[in-house]
Amino acid sequence: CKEQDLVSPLSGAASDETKAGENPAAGSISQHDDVPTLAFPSISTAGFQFDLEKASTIIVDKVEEFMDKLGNARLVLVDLSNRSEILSLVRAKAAQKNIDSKRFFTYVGDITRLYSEGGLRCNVIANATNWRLKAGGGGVNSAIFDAGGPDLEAMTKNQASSLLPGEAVVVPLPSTSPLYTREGVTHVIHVLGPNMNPERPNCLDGDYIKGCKILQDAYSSLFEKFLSIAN
Ligand code: AR6
Repeated sequence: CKEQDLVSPLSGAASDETKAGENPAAGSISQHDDVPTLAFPSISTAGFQFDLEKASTIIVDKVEEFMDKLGNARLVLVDLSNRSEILSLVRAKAAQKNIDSKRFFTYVGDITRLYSEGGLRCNVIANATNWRLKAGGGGVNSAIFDAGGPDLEAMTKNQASSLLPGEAVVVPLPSTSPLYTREGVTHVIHVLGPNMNPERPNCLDGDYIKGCKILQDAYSSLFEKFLSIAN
């Protein structure tokens, strides 16, 4: 794989065709090893059933808003499948706005295995969590708590016992956590997004005025907290 595959996926078809196992090798991105990088999932768009069009617009608008504050840091939107609709929508909207594809790009892979499986160094990863900050429940929350091990659960409890929709909390990982040793992740930022799923707590019953505001707040909190660690 070429460097190009990684740094310019917003404009090319390469990342559309990139499968999880075919992401760039570690050697090709070694120059980025020290660049503060936040990998984040699309908050609220699976278990919480938030509309993908609206979510993709919010993601790109928020990324654009934070571009000037990033310095040399990078933001990476991650999803599991190369057929991810949210990644396609975001790539298209980011390309329309000419967002710098070295500072923001999409990536196909498991957010808990970005370095070990794809060679992508991300010192911070975000989690789309639940209001109790509990492990389990499926989705990226289960994957991150499983990968973080008991250390992540203990450190999370130290930081907060609950979150309101739109809030985020930073959890430093001890060097004994597998996410730290295997992936080089030093912090997890838990984020609570708006819930549109009637079977989950605090459902907004289709109120997208409130929902969009909460999702905007969630990304603002996430990016601000990442920058406070990065700088
Ligand atoms: N790596 C990368 N992306 C992932 C992974 C992974 N391992 N797993 C899922 N995604 P979701 P939500 C993507 O449902 O909608 C939980 O039970 C997924 O394809 O994890 O905010 C929590 O406890 C989607 O694009 O989060 C909450 O109760 C994105 O991550 C609730 O679900 C978010 O999907 C949160 O629901």
